[in-house]
Amino acid sequence: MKRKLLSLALCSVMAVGLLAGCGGSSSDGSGDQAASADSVAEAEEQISADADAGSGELISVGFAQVGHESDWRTASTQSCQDVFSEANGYDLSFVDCDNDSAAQLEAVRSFIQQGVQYIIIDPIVSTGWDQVLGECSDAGIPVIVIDRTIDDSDNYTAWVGSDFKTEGLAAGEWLAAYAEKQGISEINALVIEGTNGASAQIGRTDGFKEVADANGWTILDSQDGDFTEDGGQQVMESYCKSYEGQFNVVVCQNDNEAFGAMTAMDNAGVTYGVDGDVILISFDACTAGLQEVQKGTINADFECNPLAAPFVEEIIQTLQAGGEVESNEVYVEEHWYALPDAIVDFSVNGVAQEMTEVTDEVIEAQY
Ligand code: GYE
Repeated sequence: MKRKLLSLALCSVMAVGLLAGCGGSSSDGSGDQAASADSVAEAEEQISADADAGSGELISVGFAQVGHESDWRTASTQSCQDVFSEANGYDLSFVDCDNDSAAQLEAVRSFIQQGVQYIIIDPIVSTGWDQVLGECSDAGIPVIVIDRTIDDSDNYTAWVGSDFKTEGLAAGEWLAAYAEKQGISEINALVIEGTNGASAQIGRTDGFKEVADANGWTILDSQDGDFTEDGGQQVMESYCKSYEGQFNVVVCQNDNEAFGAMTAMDNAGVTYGVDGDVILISFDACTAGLQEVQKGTINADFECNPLAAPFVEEIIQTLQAGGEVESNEVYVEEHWYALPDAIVDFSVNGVAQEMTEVTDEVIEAQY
């Protein structure tokens, strides 16, 4: 499968709007974010007008969504429903698979039965896809994968999503620089992972572990919190008992897990955040996550961008027009957030990273 970095095939206003829309410029953010929200709105209107100007027939799309486990997921679903609306020329069949891989395969097969024109899959887990993708391809239905990756087959048209390993590496490299600044020489970390087997869990785990190993840190434990608040709370409750007084870093692989972990630490009398004993790291950077960063309870939050739908629509429109998808691997840009005291210099794979200060304007513009 042909692989390319970044969204070469996508129109620039859409790219700028989407990329900046979830965080704005890396250093300050506010102005660009307002502008980017406008750009997204303009681009969406344009697409809507294009669709309306077409044959008048709705384009049928089936979307097998992971579930409804997190704020990130809610934003992803909302974005797809907004973009693939009837007003925009689409007939969307949406299935919430409730984090059940078997139900997700069933949903894809039901889309084939219905004879939809396009299938969008956000794969709960990264393997087990070869057969059903073959069935889609036999039926002549293009599949666009979003967010999480499929790692045991390349029998799909395109993928749009995040670089999860880079997110994990960024969290690790940030921690190395921040710990040095704070004069912390020993790291004993607890990790609350996302759903086991999801590419988001695999990438974030591998990325952080790579930096931990390189720095000689101890990862005391790493367990599945299923990307939910309840899951995060339960895992943290058990960590607080098993590792009482032994840990100084908690890494949650999404904000909802972090909210649950905070409740568990509050109940156990463990302090965290900028004034606490434990450094709390999170991923996603949804609005509620950034509010915690602003309060100082989460030390740093590594964004994951849920707004893939406008890119997917661009791909579908290209295919509808008989064109070829030039870029079948589209990475969305992401930002790393903290308060000024925790904005430190670090690199990922030799590339210097910029961090974004959390302000009211940044929170306002976030998903
Ligand atoms: O981080 C989490 C969600 O697949 C990137 O899934 C996504 C993850 C996201 O439940 O909040």
